[in-house]
Amino acid sequence: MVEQWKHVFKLDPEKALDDASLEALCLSGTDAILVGGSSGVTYDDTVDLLARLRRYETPCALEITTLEAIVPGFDAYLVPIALNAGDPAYLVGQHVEALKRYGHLLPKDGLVAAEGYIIANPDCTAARVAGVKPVDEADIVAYARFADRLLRLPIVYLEYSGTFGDLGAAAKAKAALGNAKLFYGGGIDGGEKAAAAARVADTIVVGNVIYRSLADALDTVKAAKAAKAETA
Ligand code: 1GP
Repeated sequence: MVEQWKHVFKLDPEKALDDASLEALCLSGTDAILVGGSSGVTYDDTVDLLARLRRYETPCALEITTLEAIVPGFDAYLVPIALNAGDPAYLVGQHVEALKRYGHLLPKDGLVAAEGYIIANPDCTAARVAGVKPVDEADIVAYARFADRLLRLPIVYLEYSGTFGDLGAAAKAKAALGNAKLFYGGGIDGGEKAAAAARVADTIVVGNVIYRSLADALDTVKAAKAAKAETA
């Protein structure tokens, strides 16, 4: 499933979103709704959002960022591993704690996938939480290779959350990958940036603009799909 995604919307359970907006996002033609946030995500907010999303057929995946908000019933679970985290808890520590508690529930088939995160915007919340080391283009390519070739992770996620990133570095990371898919997220605020990012990454992730301008958010779907069709 994840391998086919070209465009996804990322919804933060903590942020308010009215029913009409949620419906428009679910019916937009996006490939999936990814639920997750870098801080303040609660079990109750996540359950509520999943219940509302379940009125639509759009696949829903949970990005697990806190042990307290692991909610059953999603189509897939994505587990971030912050490759450039300064705090080792975000590299492996929290994951081991989660597996101690919930390891017996881990399905054996393809519902769970690890994402090798390269957090490239040092000012975003995830960067502060994980205490990331700054990265340049050479670091990004090396982390991408590490995730793909050594760890054999299915997803490398180049995260610029809140700011539009360096697509040159993204292109080099993409070229370095073998089997892993490249997710790009950060600062996509309309069709133009969606198209540019979609020409480089396998999957683009659109987050914050949803809460600022729904129309601009919706524009990203068609733009990304059209750009992908051009490059196919
Ligand atoms: C955040 O990568 C996503 O985790 C999307 O970023 O919120 O900047 O769109 P934006």
